[in-house]
Amino acid sequence: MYMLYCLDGSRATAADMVLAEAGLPYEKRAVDITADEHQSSWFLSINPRGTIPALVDDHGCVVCETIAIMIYLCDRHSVEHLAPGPTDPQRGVMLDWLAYHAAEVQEPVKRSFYAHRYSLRAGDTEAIRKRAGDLFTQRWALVEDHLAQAGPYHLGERFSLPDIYLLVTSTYSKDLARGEFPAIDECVRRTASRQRIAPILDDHLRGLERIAAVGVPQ
Ligand SMILES: N[C@@H](CCC(=O)N[C@@H](CS)C(=O)NCC(=O)O)C(=O)O
Repeated sequence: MYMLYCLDGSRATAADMVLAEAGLPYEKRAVDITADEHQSSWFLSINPRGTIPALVDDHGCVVCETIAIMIYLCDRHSVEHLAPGPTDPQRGVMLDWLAYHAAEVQEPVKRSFYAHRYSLRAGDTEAIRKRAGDLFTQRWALVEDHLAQAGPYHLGERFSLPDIYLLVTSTYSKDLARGEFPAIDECVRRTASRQRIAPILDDHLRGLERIAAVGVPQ
């Protein structure tokens, strides 16, 4: 049994979707980042980085980076319908896009959300958000180009982990992405309609609405 420390509306949803798609037994424990619970001593004793998600297994093994959780689960349980195995030639492309989503595409999302962390001057916040939107749009457009050429999924006809990451990031893209992204929309539509993913996405969207209404502590 796995324990996933997470919050609906956060990127932890990607880990939630992998656990569900893989059919693994798990429980969820909400860590409310809008109430600073991720900075509480009990949570920092699990993940000293003070971010969600965190995954703990029966042996006490703790994995905290979203894409590390996604890959770890697929490798440990040989979930080849989500991640090509180590000797599969498609693994390199899968890892490449997954890392790109986590390191580059998601980065301006967080920067926009936590714009106040990026300058000591309160008046800079709007300019930081604007620049984050520019960067997000450039990077989103590279994903669009790839999917338009090689889609409908990141690995062509084969569904895999980066499609799940893309779906979660797409829920933050409304205020950031400028332009039309039909190939992304198609990948998102297909991924969102998967039987085990659809109910998790509904919870995520409700969580996102709540987070947007309440905000995060400054
Ligand atoms: N590098 C981590 C970052 C995780 C992260 O930033 N999670 C956000 C929620 S989406 C969080 O915990 N935010 C709280 C904070 O940064 O204070 C990952 O990719 O999993």
